[in-house]
Amino acid sequence: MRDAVTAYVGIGANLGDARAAVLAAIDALGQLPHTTVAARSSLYRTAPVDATGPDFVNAVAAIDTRLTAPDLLAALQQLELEAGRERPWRNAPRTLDLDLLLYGQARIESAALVVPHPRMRERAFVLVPLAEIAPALVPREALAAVTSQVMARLP
Ligand code: PH2
Ligand code: MG
Ligand code: MG
Repeated sequence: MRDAVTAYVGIGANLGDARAAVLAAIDALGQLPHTTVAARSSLYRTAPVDATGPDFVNAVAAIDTRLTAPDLLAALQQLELEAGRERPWRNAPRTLDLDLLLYGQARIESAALVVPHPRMRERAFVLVPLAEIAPALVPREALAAVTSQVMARLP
């Protein structure tokens, strides 16, 4: 069997009970086939970036998985659907968003999937929780560049 890869998943929600949705998503990641949750960040309340609607709850999870990147992407999209995700317009408020940020060292540019996630470097709601669980993956300058984005760690 193929080796496990450490992948990082960005988790966000800003509709319904967003905190519960993020926690449930982390549990669900651990129940995917051939996948375990290796670490999860704190939860953060974050102001919408390039989006409207209520504040988000965001977190990042590290998973060890034997799923291929396309199979993992399909599994993440299935979990979004099961959480009631609808896509009425771009960046609409959502019950659950699961973004594949990093998949080992892989660089992927297919029509369906770009990894590393093309906008992660611009987003405090990704970089701050990612730095919490994988500080070596987040350059100090990248963190410094997003400090103006409003966010608070949830207790
Ligand atoms: N996700 C977006 C767009 N804007 N803003 C915050 N604070 N958190 C998000 O998860 C988020 C966003 C697109 O997926
Ligand atoms: Mg997203
Ligand atoms: Mg998404």
